[in-house]
Amino acid sequence: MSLNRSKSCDKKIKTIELKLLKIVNKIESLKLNNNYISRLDVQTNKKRFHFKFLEGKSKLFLWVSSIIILSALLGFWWFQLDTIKGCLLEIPSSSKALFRPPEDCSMCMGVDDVVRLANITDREFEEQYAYGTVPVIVTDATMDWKAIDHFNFDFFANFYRSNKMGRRINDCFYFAYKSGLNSLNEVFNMDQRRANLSGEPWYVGWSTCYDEETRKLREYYKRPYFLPRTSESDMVDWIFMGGPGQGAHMHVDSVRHMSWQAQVRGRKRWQLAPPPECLYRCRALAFTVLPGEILVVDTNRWYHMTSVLPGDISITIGAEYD
Ligand SMILES: O=C(O)CCC(=O)C(=O)O
Repeated sequence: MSLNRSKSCDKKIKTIELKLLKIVNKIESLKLNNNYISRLDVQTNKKRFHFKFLEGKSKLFLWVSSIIILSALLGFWWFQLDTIKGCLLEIPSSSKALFRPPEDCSMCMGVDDVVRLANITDREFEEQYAYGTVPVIVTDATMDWKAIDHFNFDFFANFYRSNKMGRRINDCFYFAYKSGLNSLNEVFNMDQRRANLSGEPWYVGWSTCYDEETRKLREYYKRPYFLPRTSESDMVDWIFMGGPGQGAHMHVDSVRHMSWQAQVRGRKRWQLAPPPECLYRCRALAFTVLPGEILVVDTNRWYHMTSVLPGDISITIGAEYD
């Protein structure tokens, strides 16, 4: 048995020798130099991975792409660092709610309804409500405001179409909601039927942001008498305007301070919801703000949505106070 095996081995070796000899003869006939032969790949049964792409132009391509990828990674890392250090980029306010710290539910526990009051001193208001989380409606703070008689769609259309304001019409904060009106320019150029609330419904909001604009509008309303004497307001006011059935979707704000909002015309329904982490410990609230009333609510902490009630156009004016 072992004799047979060694015979068959000898035979195989002989065949291999013959094959090798043939190869050597072939190489010699090709007149290849030794240097070239020594660089030939050794064949094995396993497939070898050839780093062909590391040669010539491909090598250059690899280097360039590595440098680009590395620079992109370094750039991203630097950007992150700088954002953390210096707030290079503000997170859009719409996404800020996702990153807000969890609320202490004592802000809403036991708050069952809005508080309606009148004839309150600034000191009482400051002590009890100005910086608290109980929503308050003050019913007697707009009695001597010219806005109550003057503010309507045409007033704002004339105000913003006038040469002075017209040039700056698209520069400031503007919320289109579902109106499809993409700028104040579009709002004040909509057809008369729609403006009169007989066409497609609409609701929009915007802020003033030019001192001259704010100053001119403030000729029609005053700083609410009940605000703490030491509190200040920026030269930015907010206006929301639109027809029945329309309003702002449920959201929470990320503004700097507390704010008030005066219902100059129309009636608006507010729905407040506690922050999601307090849903089982606090109640949702709903109330209506009537013409001439001023609502004070911490919109940074209460989620809120609004809906204009049937009847007149709703126009509100408001501002933050510190
Ligand atoms: O008055 C409205 O309809 C919306 C107000 C609002 O969402 C806000 O002040 O954050």
